[in-house]
Amino acid sequence: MCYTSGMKKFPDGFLWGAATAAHQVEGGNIGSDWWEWEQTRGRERSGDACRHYELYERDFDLARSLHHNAHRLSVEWARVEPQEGRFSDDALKHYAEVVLALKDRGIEPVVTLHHFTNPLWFARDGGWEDRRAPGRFLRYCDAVVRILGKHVRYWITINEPTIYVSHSFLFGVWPPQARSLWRMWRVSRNMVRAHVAVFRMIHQVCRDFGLREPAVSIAQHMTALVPCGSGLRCRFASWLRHKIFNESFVDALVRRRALDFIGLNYYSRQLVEPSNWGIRSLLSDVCRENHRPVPKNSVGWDIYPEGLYELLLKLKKYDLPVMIAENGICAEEDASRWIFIRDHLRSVSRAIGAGVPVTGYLYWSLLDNFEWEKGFGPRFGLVEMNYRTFERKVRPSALKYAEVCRTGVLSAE
Ligand code: GCO
Repeated sequence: MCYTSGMKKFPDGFLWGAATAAHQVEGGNIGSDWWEWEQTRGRERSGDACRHYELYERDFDLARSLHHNAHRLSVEWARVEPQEGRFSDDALKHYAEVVLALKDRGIEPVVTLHHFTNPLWFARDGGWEDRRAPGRFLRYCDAVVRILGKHVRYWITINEPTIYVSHSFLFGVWPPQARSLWRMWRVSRNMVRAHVAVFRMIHQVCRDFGLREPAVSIAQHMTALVPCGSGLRCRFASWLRHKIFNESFVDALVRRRALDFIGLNYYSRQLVEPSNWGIRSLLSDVCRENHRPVPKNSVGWDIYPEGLYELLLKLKKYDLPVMIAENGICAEEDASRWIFIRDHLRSVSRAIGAGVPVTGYLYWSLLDNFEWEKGFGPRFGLVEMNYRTFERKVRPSALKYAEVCRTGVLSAE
């Protein structure tokens, strides 16, 4: 690592790029539980999204022109297995073409197998709560890995399991809108089992086919948990939340030796300030007084680049490579996007200097896209999307980031 005149040089072979997820960009994902849920919500629906299912080559041309050498995408289970046990050759062929389109452009694919959405048949027949869930997920992943395995080295089995289980089963904001600790616990347990089974399967398939060692992980969402005051309650609550929300899933997989690296999704800070010692308060209260103010993104999340450094240092104990699988900002104006990227890359560079083996950085997202229950309002993209004409327009921040991707160097200013 070079620090001369504030310039930061990243390691050779560092993966640079951006991330997307099928439901948020592809459009027409009619066989999924989210699609069905959107139709009844009275909120904005994903509809055609970015039409990425048909326009992916155009998008990958853009990624290449921006000097990305890696790209994270997700395979949509509902398309691949629209009915239980019946696999769609068309969908499998499509994803093989997608991955090859990346390879042709010199871009390393990072493939996610589950990014929040489920096939309708699965959701209706017990979903992730059912004890058959890990086996069902394994069967789908097996079909995908047998087709894509030759071309894909990096796999993310499940995106943000803790966000999925809490939003869908505890806070009741995503389908199936449950609010139950017990149901959340069952789903978490099934997701751990599912990941471990898929981790082993991918390694086995690679051995059977004589392919190079795969790198398999999850994408773990982590929030920087900063105590608002120096009192015991604030400090204890921050520690507890870190253990439960940031580390517990990773710990469960590390104990089972089922992670080749850690995929980290980082966006924001929580200023922790519980009003009492009750468990609800310890787990969710944040400061309401605007103590320690920081800038915010367009949906009100704190922007806190130091948090990425602090979390990366905490990951050192696992002794595993770390890939930043998502980090990004939604903003009304583009100027703050480059500042966000630059400041977070400084944190990554500091962490590398402190001995954390970070191997890549994937900005969320390549394109503006469908931000779940928030609809199309938040604009995360390096590339601006016109949802009427589907025209794509590269933002100035994308060009600044492209320079870092091209040179592997973050300049001082
Ligand atoms: C997540 C997902 C993405 C989001 C992104 C911005 O982290 O929730 O992986 O699907 O769109 O994080 O909120």
